[in-house]
Amino acid sequence: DRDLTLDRDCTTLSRHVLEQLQSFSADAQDLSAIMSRIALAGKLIARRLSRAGLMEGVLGFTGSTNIQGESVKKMDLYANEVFISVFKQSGLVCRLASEEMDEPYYIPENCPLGRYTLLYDPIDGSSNVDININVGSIFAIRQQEGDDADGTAQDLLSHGRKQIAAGYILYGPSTMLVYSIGKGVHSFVLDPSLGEFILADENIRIPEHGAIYSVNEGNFWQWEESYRDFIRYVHRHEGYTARYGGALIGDFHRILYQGGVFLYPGTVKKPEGKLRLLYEASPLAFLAEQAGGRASTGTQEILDVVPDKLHDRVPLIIGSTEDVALVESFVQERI
Ligand code: AHM
Ligand code: MG
Repeated sequence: DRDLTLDRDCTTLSRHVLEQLQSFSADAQDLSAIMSRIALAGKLIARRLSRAGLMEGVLGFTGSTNIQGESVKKMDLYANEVFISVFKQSGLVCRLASEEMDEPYYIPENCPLGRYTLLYDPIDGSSNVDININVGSIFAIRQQEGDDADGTAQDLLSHGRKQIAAGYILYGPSTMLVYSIGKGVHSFVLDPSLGEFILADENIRIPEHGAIYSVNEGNFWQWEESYRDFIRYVHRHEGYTARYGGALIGDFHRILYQGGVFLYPGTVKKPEGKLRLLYEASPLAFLAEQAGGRASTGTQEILDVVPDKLHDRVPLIIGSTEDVALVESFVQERI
């Protein structure tokens, strides 16, 4: 049982970010500080999740619904607050926008000096919390543009190429943080005894093709015919295998390492699907591209999509280049 931490020169997340930026410029320091705060949020959430069955007030619903009409879980609320707390007094992040808040939240003491916005989904796949299986947090960082004096956050209604960093924290058997600042995708494992995220894999590359297709096939009859064509295709060809965990981060993480495709298409009634662009699809699209994969709506790169509203949804096809192209070929055949 060799200690791999030593083999990896004890590379912690904050050191890694600084090395990636190869500078001690103000921007580099900012980004490194922001990543450390995100890591702290991850540790706090992981700690609470790991004791979920032992503490009161962790599992179950709050009784209220969010802007998207979904029932809010206690863990959603807790995790949403955690991200706000870790950025208070950091001076860096002025504005936070999350799945759990109707409008962006401005941290009074950080505005207007803070130049960054954090977009996040505090607990993605939260239906998994009550049954003790994996969930995740998703994040993206953008530069705050314009003065946003009226608080309308119009600058956030722009494409995903404006993200300067993105990533997720996966709460699984171990807690992992995966991030990119536009220089490849790197993963870290939380060592709970050290309280540090230690480098696991640098410059992860998504295989060009993988056997896995990950989709909620229960929606088959609600999809456009093109998606049914794709499913019929994988059913009739050897070499495909289904995996679906009901939590995007776990499903995406598997594909990042092993290749394949995750999809959440729109239905005939809801053509835009379920997943949100700004804090679910776009951050993962940023990672996918950085790892040599792709993310598409079927007709457009996810990173090129400009939302009309903060909580806009988008159909998502993400993973290996070949497998994303295969799904797209069925979509485009039917246009
Ligand atoms: P949430 O952010 O409200 O948890 O919803 C997003 C989740 C994703 O993690 C997952 O991929 C998807 O919803 C699963 O949806 P479904 O149960 O319809 O398959
Ligand atoms: Mg979500």
